[in-house]
Amino acid sequence: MNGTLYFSRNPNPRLAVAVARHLQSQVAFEWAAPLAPGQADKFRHLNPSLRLPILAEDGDTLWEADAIACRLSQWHGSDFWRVGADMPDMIRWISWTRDHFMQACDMVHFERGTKQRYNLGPVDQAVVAQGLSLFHASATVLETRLSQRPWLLASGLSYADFRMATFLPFNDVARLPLRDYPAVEAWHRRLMSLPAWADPFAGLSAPALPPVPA
Ligand SMILES: N[C@@H](CCC(=O)N[C@@H](CS)C(=O)NCC(=O)O)C(=O)O
Repeated sequence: MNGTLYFSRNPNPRLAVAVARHLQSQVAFEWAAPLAPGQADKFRHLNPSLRLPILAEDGDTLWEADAIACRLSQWHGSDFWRVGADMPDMIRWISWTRDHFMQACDMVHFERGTKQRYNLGPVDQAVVAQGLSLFHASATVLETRLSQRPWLLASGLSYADFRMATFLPFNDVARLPLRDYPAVEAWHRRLMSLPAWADPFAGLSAPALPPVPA
């Protein structure tokens, strides 16, 4: 297997690195910054959207964390990306979270985290309020599910758990009220007990994210 995974420490590339680490992939990890001044020309042919993660393999590239997780699972013959009877259930959660739980986390994290790290403007409190409202609605759905089982799928840990939790390792800056949802908080703690999820960048050369000013 020959491949290079271009990544940064931001949420979606973090997710892809965590998948690779969880699967003990031998892919080469390369830190990248396609949006940094002067870098676009180097990365446009790898991903015209200039976003990470990117998986380069045999002269071709794949972008989007979900597609990369699927490819890495294929590579390793793993059912982390389910292909059997559980696949529809896994896809359901991956699809749902984009418009619900992950969307809520992304909205709040972008205002309180990304915008502040990269000096993109003041926190828009109306967006934060909208994100928090969506967070409460979607966390209620998750709370019901995770009160009944440790992971989203009855068969155990899957990529759906990693995707759902994309933004939670950044909750030091997003400050989402996870504490209001005990089953969700316990699930987050279970994920954080997995080394690949807790510290996917261990041993990799990658500059720290710019700090969020206090
Ligand atoms: N839909 C894409 C989103 C990719 C994306 O937005 N990546 C952001 C980080 S979360 C990025 O490339 N930012 C520039 C950087 O990290 O250098 C995916 O799921 O992979």
